[in-house]
Amino acid sequence: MELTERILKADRRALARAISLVENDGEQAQKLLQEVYPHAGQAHIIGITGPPGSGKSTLVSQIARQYRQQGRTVGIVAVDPSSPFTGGALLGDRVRMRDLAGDRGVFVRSMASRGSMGGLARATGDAVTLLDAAGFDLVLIETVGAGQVEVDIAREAHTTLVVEVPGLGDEVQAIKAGLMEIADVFVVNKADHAGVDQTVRALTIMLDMNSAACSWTPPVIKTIALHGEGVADLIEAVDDHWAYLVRENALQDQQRIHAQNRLTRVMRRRLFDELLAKIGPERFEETVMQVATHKIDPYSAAARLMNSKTQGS
Ligand SMILES: Nc1nc2c(ncn2[C@@H]2O[C@H](COP(=O)(O)OP(=O)(O)OP(=O)(O)O)[C@@H](O)[C@H]2O)c(=O)[nH]1
Ligand SMILES: [Mg+2]
Repeated sequence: MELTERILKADRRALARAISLVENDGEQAQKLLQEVYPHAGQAHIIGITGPPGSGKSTLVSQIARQYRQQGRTVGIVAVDPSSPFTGGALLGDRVRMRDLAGDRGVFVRSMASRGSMGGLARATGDAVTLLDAAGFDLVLIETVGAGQVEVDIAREAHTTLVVEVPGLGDEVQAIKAGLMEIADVFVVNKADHAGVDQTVRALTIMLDMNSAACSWTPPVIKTIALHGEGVADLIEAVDDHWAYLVRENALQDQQRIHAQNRLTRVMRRRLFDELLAKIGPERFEETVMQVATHKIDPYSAAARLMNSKTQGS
């Protein structure tokens, strides 16, 4: 496929087109993935998650800029529709993103969250594979740490950054969202705001309590993304984490888990689609209505529909 060759050369228009294809999820996208997949697996994939407005996009821009200064190339996928990358930004963010826009060593793409959330996770994973295969040294994924799906997407990274901001209750929120477990590096952004040291302290105490169990204790890094302050330290922590993964042979384990997640997702979906095709959308819809009106419970309904598969064939 000609498109595949252009992707492997990091042709920007080919990449944009390919990501649209995986978003729409057709046969062409599967063929594409089949061809590029052997070329992926080289990039350091970094997830950036945290509450809305905590400065993730600003940080992502700064991280990209720092890596570019080292001569490394960066692909960026933003999974939040309200992200500055989609154009909903304040003027300052637009200006900052424009600095990156002229640079051919950076590719930025936001993922439309149309369709099901499961579809979004799949499309994001595929987009990351495309950027990885295109040869970007680093692939950054920005998600809003709001729901399980976003956390799942972040979890598919090698290194996950959880961004917090100073203020009472943030650390409690982090635990609630299950972000504590997925963080490899904590970032307390907006360090120009009051209360930053309390937040750092609270996070550090909590991390110390957890640290006995694992060989990597997430560092807590203070940043002012707006001015690029602390971003060099942050990059260092990210590189340290990568070195740790390599040193501990943890990379293979991680890659195995990622592969298992993706394979499971694809199989689950194929199974469902095949089953649905056999049942027929009308019968499925009828049953949905019966469950909705409490004429039948979802367990019995599923059993009935799934038995009909064997009866019909
Ligand atoms: N004071 C201050 N403001 C910041 C800092 N970093 C980012 N901001 C501002 O915070 C606002 C939100 O920043 P974004 O980078 O869009 O945050 P985000 O987390 O990507 O937001 P969503 O994608 O909408 O969840 C913007 O107005 C930024 O300019 C910082 O270190 N200090
Ligand atoms: Mg954003």
